[in-house]
Amino acid sequence: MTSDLPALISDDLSPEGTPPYLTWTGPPVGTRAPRTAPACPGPRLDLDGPWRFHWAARPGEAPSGFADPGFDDGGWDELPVPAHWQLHGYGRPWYTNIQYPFPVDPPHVPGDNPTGSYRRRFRLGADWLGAVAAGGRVVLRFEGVDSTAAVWLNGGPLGLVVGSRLPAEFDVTAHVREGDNVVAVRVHQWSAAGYLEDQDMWWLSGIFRSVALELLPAGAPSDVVVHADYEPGTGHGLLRVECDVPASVEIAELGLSGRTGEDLPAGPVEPWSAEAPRLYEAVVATETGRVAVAVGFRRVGVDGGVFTVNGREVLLRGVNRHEFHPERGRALTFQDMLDDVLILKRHNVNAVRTSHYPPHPHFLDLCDRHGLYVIDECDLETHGFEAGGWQGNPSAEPMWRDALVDRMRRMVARDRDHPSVVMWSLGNEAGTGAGLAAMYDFAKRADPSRPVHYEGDQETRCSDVWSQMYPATEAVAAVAARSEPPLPDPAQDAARRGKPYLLCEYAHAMGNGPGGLLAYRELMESSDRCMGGFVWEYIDHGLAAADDRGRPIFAYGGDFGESPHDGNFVCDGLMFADRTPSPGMVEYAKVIEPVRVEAAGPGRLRVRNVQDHVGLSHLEFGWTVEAGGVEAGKGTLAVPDLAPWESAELDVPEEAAALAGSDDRFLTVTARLSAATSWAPAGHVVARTQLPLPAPAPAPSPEPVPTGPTAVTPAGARPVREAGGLLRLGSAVFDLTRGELRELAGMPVAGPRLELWRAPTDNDRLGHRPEGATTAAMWEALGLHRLTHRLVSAQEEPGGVVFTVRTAAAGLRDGVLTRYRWRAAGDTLAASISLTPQGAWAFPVARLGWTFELPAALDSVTWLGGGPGEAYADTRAASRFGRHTAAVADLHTPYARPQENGQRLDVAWVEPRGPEGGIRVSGEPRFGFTATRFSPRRLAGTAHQGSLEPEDVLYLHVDLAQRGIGSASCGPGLPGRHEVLLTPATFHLSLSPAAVKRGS
Ligand code: IPT
Repeated sequence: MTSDLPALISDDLSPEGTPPYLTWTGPPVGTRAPRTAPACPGPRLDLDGPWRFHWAARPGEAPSGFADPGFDDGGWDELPVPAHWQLHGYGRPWYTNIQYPFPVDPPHVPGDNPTGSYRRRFRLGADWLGAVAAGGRVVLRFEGVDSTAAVWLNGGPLGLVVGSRLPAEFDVTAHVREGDNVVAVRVHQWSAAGYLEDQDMWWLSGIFRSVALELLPAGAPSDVVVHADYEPGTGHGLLRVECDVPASVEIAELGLSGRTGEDLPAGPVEPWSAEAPRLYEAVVATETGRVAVAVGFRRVGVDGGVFTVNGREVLLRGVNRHEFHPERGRALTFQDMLDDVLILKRHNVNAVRTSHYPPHPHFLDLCDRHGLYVIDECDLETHGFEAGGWQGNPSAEPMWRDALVDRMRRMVARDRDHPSVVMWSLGNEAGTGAGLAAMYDFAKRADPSRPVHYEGDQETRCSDVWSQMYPATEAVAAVAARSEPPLPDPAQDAARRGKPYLLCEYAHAMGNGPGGLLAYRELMESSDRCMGGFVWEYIDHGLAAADDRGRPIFAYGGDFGESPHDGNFVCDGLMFADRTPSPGMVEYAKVIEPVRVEAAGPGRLRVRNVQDHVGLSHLEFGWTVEAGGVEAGKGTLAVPDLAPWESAELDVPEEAAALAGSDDRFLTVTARLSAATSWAPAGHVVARTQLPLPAPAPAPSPEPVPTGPTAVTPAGARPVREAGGLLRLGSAVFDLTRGELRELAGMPVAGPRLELWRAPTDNDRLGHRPEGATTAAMWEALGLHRLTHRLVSAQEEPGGVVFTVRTAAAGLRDGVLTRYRWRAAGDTLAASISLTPQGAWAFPVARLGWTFELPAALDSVTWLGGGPGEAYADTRAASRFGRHTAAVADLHTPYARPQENGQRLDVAWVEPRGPEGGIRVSGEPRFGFTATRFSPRRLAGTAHQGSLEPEDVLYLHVDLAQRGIGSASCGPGLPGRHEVLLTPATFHLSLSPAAVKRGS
């Protein structure tokens, strides 16, 4: 291709011109063979920082002659490198998931093709030119440019960068000069390459990863390929280093030395795994230079259909990770990458799929060092062809084949020295075709040591594992039991049956969720065929922006006026965009905790090490006993150093057992790091389990209990009628026209009012049901969001009053009859509530509960029940029983698009309080509560979290039941057991005023 260079990258364009290279479907042009990432023996000149920058709406409007060193860029702006220009005021971000943001007309791209021209001056000293004179070479390296770029140095054309998330290197030895040099880069937002880069993310352009000039001295090692094998049987390592020049190799710590190209037995070594990421430093040296490489001895394999690391079966507890920062987009800093790795390690995650492109190479250094298994995925997705039946799919069209293989070649070349990389992935959602098969073949030839992953081909012709996304638990159960439906081709079926099974994506974490993680964990652990899975996804891609009133929001698709777009489907992470963990992350950390504690009969515990490689000696265990949510005792727990997947039974410590007692006694066992690791300080909690004491109690009965401790005898206060349609009962005042409370002990209290709706979660809103509609649409059809209440009767009784209220939606016949039987005694007011559906009510409702409106001054809540975080029927693993206190503002979970949030489960009583006192609400059976300044209607009607304005009221929802969460926005429907059907129910409620100090 080199001979075509000048024509291909000419910047001499007619005003209407589209440079022909924008429709180039091959590999980059003019670049040198890719090198393995870390090996640079000479000095580096970092070219990051401010560059001169010019933005044009179309290529023809970009300044011509700009590559000329003498060009006057005095009137240009400055743009930092690395960065995306859309996040610095040029053009606009554009979000699409599957659909392309341009016509599917390969390889052509729109004429309106935003074009960035970049210039940067740098000086080279005599030392660089001296090294060149002595035979050294100078390389200009780009780590990532989106989407395509043409590059010049000192006016001389170098070539084209193609492949946004892959490195490109130019040999610029013949172009550099002493003193001033000028590098000029023209970047286009759209190019043929975009057809290969249709990932579900923002389209963001520019030089978004680092640029550097590297000096490779003559005769120095500059491309180092490390093979560091580990033999599980003997525990010995074997090292072989290949290099572009013959060199010596040494690992001083092991007393190992030899030559490149030779097998070097390393003797006994500590192997590398995510749990024990042992690295050794190897030095590769010639007389003119040396490079140091971090070496991890390890062996990855598929043995008898089981995925193994160092001969042991491994379970991947992973996340899909896009590179994202709300201000920087995919231009992450080293600190951002370190933050991600530490967050993942501290949440018990052991694996990352780099969805759907190779990450910044520094991220892999961090995974090596701190211990994460990586599926390194190639920069390839052609999902937008699916809607057209995959017609013209680049994966299958010969003209794209070289480009596909080139992408694989560059990823493997860059990343093959990383022990953390345990598998290559061809890409994501790219259909099937010969191009993918060629990528697979290339990877197997270039690096036989790693299995290859690809999900798009369910026959697994070009994948060493069988990978699926978003299957229902029933389907996973069939695979775990080896009873999945066979493939039509028996040979292919047999081949697939011999491969480990991976969930490359599951548990879609969009908005409130994901639910149901525990069920997947159990299935994955039930069969050695299952090698684990990756939750979709790590982080919300909400961009920092402002709403129309200037309030800060995390923007999603459509917020920049782009069309088409896919809305908030881009906010589906376990982490919020600002890198605070969502409740989903807390839940996931609990579900995948590395050591598990269970009850093993009265007075006995079972402790299980569910790690794959290490024991428990790095952990220390402690216990506490809580009585009614208050700590009653604590101590340490002696746990033997169990081997991976081994378990042991222990007695509950005597001191703890002695504290066993009546209701609400719990034993909490906590496992902490006994010493600091590279990723967390000593004392960091890796696992925590709460068990009823002394014996495991049955889960709280879903059946309402007819009487309970909160029932009040009828010998209470006498009702007294007051002016204005009011009725006084003890310290309570009722509104006789509504059949509701108006006041309690002088505090305004409105309610309880039956509530069957919630602000739809993303899963409620997007998950289609067998009926065809989404859950949220069915609720709307039932009028759940606009229920009205009519007082049917108000009846005074000795010692109380009984209201019967009918609840129904306008235009609809079905309703609910609720009877409230109120009694007062002293300051306590109690109600027996019974509910009778009238009509069919075949469709599940959102919740079955009651809402109170309380003064907004009640700004803090104490409760006895599950906490501290939010929990729903299928997201409750991390919830612990206790006495918790939180500010009302902190009970709210800030999902990017407002929706149902903040419930706490298994609550015996809840007490909202303000400076003037508060109110305690107790219930029987135990209930879920939500205390919030936002009504469901307000949550549902507000597009962005930052635009939510609190109402002048505190809503207290007290729910007998609420729908679970699931993952239906991209996945199976919610299991029926987590739906709420409207059936006759009873509930006992008691209310009493709370003093200012009470409960604190
Ligand atoms: C799947 C994609 O692989 C992923 O990139 C993301 O879009 C995810 O869905 C949803 O957020 S593809 C889906 C159609 C199964």
